[in-house]
Amino acid sequence: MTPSISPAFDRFEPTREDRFTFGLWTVGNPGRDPFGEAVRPAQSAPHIVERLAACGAYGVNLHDNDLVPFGASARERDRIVGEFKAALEKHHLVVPMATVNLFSHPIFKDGAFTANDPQVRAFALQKTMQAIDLGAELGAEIFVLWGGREGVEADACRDPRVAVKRMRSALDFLCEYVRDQRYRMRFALEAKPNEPRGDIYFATTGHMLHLISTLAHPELVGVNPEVAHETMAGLSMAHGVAQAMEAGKLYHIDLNGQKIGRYDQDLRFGSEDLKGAFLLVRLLEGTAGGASYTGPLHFDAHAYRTEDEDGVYDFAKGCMRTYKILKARAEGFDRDPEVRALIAERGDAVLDPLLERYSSQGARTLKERRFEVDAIARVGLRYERLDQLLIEHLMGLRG
Ligand code: GLT
Ligand code: MN
Ligand code: MN
Repeated sequence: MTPSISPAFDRFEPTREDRFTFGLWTVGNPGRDPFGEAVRPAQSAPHIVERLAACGAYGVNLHDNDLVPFGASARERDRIVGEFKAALEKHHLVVPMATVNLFSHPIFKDGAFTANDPQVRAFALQKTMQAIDLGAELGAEIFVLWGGREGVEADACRDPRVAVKRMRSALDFLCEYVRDQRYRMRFALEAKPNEPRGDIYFATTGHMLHLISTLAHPELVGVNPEVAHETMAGLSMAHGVAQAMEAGKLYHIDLNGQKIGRYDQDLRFGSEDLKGAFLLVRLLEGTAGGASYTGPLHFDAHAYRTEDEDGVYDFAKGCMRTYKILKARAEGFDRDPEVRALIAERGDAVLDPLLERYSSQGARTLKERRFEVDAIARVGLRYERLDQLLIEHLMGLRG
């Protein structure tokens, strides 16, 4: 008889070294949705810190108003922040990322940095600077900007090119602020195609990457891709993340699960599209070679509405365990001699110098080269076998 392994004591148990983080707004989500009320009581921030630490998390992230209520007095703010810092210290949790809520208050109904009213744009900058100060005080080195309300239903309300310019000027302003304050902080832009707006500007990680290249301080700005958001756009998360990594722009990541064609589900990591999750972890961990991602692994996900508080921490454990299991599976896959042979067979073992670097002479030579077009086209690539091996590793049959 196989002895049953208690999930609490196997090698997939999360530890601080794994760099897993959660937002106060994620595990603290009381389950309210557009159709129903909260199903769980609110948890205080120090309580969340204690429970996350007990689960093996490394850090906790927050929006300004997850911790300090909108409109709180300076005294109130300092008291709340003090209690939070004491809990962090007691439970050895860090705050690697902070962000700003530019979507809940009605003032942001037409957007924040892209709103038509200049007073709204100015208030958004003021609120963001205060949230940056809070993040810096808590030790955060990454500041996420998710423009949930930066979009439209009535597209005629502004020229979308004006929205691009306004977003650029807000980012340039904020980069100067961070430099001026001498904060050790970089921004990570998070894209989403729609929801809560009909259409949100800069709909994907790819849009964000281009915007960054037009900024005054592109070195201070990277991306924060989210599985759910890229999937909502019908795109491959792994490809968006790969492009960001290749550009040195993957500053942060939002891991969760999502079915294609749905609203933003923010499900437990790996609970949907397990193959996509496997390929993402394989990429982040560099098990196939290439540089790995070394930043925090943040789960921007929510427990099902069916759960009570203990169920929320089952959910949190589930996110982390699935990540570690997928990492072990990816390592096994990339160690498998049959996999390696199949990949090597198709890889460019012999480099063609003509493709490496352009020269006029090389271009002339290449134009004259004769190709055995039909013979090349006839070769079967055996990707079916390769993909089946991936599935078998994923299902635990190999490795
Ligand atoms: C909000 C959103 C997330 C963002 C958060 C950061 S808030 O919950 O759905 O995707 O990452 O502002
Ligand atoms: Mn989401
Ligand atoms: Mn997110």
